Amino acid sequence: MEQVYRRTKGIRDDMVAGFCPGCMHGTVFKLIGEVLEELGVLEKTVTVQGVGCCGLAMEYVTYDCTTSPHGRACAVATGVKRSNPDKLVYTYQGDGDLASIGLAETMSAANRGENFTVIFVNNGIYGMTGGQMAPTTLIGMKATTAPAGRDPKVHGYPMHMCEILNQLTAPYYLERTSCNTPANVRKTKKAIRKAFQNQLDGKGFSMVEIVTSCPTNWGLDPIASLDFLEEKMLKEYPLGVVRDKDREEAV
Ligand SMILES: Cc1ncc(C[n+]2csc(CCOP(=O)(O)OP(=O)(O)O)c2C)c(N)n1
Repeated sequence: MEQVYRRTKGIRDDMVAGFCPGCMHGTVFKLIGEVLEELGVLEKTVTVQGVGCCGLAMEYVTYDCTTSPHGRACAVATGVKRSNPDKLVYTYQGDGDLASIGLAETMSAANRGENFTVIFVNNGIYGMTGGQMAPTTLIGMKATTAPAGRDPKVHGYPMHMCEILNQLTAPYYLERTSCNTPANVRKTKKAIRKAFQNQLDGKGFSMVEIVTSCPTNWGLDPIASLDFLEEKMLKEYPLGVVRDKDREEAV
């Protein structure tokens, strides 16, 4: 039987998303879909999904979608974009995917200034596999692989991917946002729009890091997770533009 679903905003409306209560992946996907629709590029969009809860949306989007081995989204997106320069290509990756197993691919793509967009969802933990420590896990934060909390002497320090990529010459735009308040949701949408527009204008590599919550693996309810995000996560990962070559060129 032919599958029929609405194609507005790039999200299927005939199924319920499997994200946990309080998870922000759904919010981010809705924003991405809204921006793609507003830019009129839904039909030419290709997303490369990371592995993890971040990759669940491959079931929900109505535009072209592929996945990649864990961490390799930026390598796959490089091939997709170079062979289809007319497409709008974005990766969607969690912190385990982008900053741990895929660190080399992320840094290499950023260093080459690849003309695609990275949406990096930083929830401070490996979500899908049950809460293992990620490079972004906060000091003292408990994880299944750090039951007493992250100890920098044993596990190193939280990694700040926007700031790390800001050491490279090529990246065009790096911004960190969150979805913890309505105002921040709006700012996230604005950042996603800018990152996609940069790609359409051929400006090169853009990344939007979105600090989100993972109530299930943080062991908190959704409301308490918002407090933790505000009080702890945003202290370690301050919001704002880290690099915008548009601004540099304007000076
Ligand atoms: C090569 C490889 N190693 C490990 C896994 C198992 N694995 C699947 S999802 C995942 C964690 C993903 O965490 P993250 O990237 O932070 O995304 P989230 O689930 O939090 O959205 C891991 C380790 C895998 N699929 N492939």
